[in-house]
Amino acid sequence: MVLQFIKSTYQSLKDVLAKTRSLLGAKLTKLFSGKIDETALLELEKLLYESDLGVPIAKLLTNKVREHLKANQALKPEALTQILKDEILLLLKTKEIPVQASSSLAVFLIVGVNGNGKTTSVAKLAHRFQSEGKKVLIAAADTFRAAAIEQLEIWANRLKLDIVKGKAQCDPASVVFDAMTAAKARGADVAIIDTAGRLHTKIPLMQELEKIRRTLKKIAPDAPHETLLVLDATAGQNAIEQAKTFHQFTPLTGLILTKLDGTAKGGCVVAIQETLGLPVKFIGIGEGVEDLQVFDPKSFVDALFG
Ligand SMILES: Nc1nc2c(ncn2[C@@H]2O[C@H](COP(=O)(O)OP(=O)(O)OP(=O)(O)O)[C@@H](O)[C@H]2O)c(=O)[nH]1
Ligand SMILES: [Mg+2]
Repeated sequence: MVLQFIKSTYQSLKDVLAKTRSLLGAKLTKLFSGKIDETALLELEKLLYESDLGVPIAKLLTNKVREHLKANQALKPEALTQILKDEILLLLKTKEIPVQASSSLAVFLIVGVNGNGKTTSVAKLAHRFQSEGKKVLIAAADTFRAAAIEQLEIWANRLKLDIVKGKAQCDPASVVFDAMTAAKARGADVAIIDTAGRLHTKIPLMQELEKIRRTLKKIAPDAPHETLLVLDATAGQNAIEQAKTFHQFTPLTGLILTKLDGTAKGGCVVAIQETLGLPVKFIGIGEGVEDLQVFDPKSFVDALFG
């Protein structure tokens, strides 16, 4: 059963990253099969860069291959690819921190800029914990638009989830207060808080997040256990800027990288994690409620290279 799950996780990731692989896997094998001189190494750096691994990581990986070749000219294509895989895995592993969901009431605060996939990720996460037998409560603390509350309500009805909501335009901190009080009173295992999309450059909106955090702490001093920034994998460099500013205003514990199914550049996971020093905890690979996976570096690297 577990093996089957691991297999299907690997398979679906592999399918999602198929676009990247067609860029990376096949081209690497071709490149490594020829004569590997400085021109080929430059080509390697370019290929890695094109997979959105970013300049520093593309350089670092190319240098590793260069070093290995200096020691042994006769390295086979598979061995060279394995060197790249091992290095990427090492980078990802050093940042790996498991999801903190073991507290008696684990509180997840979900933040990010507009349209990144916050509300969908709240539903996916709720579904995930629910399938583990946990009692989940979700909070509609995006009071900015009435439609945002309705969107979460639709998910709550579909998944039969307990939801706490306020009126449109009310203070999101007041919804959070009510939700936390309800979560405690009803013995919830997990509370997941949806927040409004906010541009990281709008200071008052960022300060609002700090108020939400303070309110959470009034009811559960150790909350939030996870503050997850939702990033759109297709946003590239801009995602890194967003994360830096959010992290300044409200300490993040990790990232949810969504829309990985919509990009040909799966390598951005490595660049984002490396640049920000923040672990990618979940990845979104579609619009469905099942399309959220705990980020597993090994499956990810295997899928990236095929
Ligand atoms: N392909 C794909 N689409 C996704 C994924 N996650 C979310 N979406 C879609 O992205 C769009 C925006 O998702 P929302 O969850 O509403 O985003 P949001 O961050 O809550 O948006 P605001 O509340 O307006 O800031 C929706 O059409 C989702 O179905 C994903 O992993 N893959
Ligand atoms: Mg939303």
